[in-house]
Amino acid sequence: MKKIGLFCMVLLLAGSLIGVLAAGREAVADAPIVLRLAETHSQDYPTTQGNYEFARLVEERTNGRIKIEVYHSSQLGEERAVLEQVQFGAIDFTRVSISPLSAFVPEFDALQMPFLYRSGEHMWQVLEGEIGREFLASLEESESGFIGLCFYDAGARNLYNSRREIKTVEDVRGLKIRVQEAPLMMRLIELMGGVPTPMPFGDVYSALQTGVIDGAENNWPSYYSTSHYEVAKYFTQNGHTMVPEITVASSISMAKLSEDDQEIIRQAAWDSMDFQKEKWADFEAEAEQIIRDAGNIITMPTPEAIAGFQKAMEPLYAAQPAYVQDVIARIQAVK
Ligand code: BDP
Repeated sequence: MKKIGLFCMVLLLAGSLIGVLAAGREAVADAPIVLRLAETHSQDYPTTQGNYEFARLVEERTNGRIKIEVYHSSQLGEERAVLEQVQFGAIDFTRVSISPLSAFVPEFDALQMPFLYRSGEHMWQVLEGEIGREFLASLEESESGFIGLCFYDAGARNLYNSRREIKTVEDVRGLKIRVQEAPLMMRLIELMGGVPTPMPFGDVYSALQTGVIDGAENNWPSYYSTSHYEVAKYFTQNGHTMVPEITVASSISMAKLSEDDQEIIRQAAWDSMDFQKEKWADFEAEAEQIIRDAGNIITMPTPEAIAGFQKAMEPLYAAQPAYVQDVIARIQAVK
């Protein structure tokens, strides 16, 4: 009798163990795949809004199987360090400026040359057309560890500083200007006669405040959202570059997903562009207005002065390798 009782108990235990294991397996199968995206800007910034839209589309189109968590405000690190982690697959996605990416893949200089695009429309014709698509695909082929997904708007970059009004390129002489950690940006400021000082985005505010640097360069939204406009009052609308933003995936992370899921991710990122562009246009206008209202000294250089900035960039064009020169010519030919 005792033996039968024991036997029954063993059976019962084994049964419930099997039950628990099966339930566990089901839970694993149902658990969403969670991927991480790193973003340097704050939560309400247009690029971050674009990231959320990308994440929303991926979640919707995979019926919740894939979730992308957006880590904004440099929670996962500054752009250069984040890009390294994306190469190792430690971070799955990031949205960065093309400048820091160009330090890893120099061919991207072709998309961020000074005074390259005639307008925002021209830039988008290029990025959404054959050339932009080619660049996204070439990233993958370059075995850089990145997969290019889409571009976002970042308007035009302009000079600002805490020392003096800049009306012409000659006025830049001797000013210490922070640049992104990219060789092209270093050279650009050097050719204007300034002293380029590369540093991560997050360090710029205190460097301006303490006088370690005299100025920096960026678009209206970044000048505003970082509060740089409070410590560097002189802003010159010289628009020396339009540097597109780019979202990249880690090829290591992507390789773990099915072909179908990879395709959903690519398409969702591409489809988030229009949303970001709209947010960008609104925020750019809003930031400019706030800065003007704050009483900053805003200088619009004359056409001759702009021509002076452009002329100063000629050696940078001349120094580009043949491949970049070809792309530049193709970009200039885009109507
Ligand atoms: C902003 C870009 C951001 C850059 C930053 C910078 O959106 O991704 O890293 O400039 O200057 O315009 O570092």
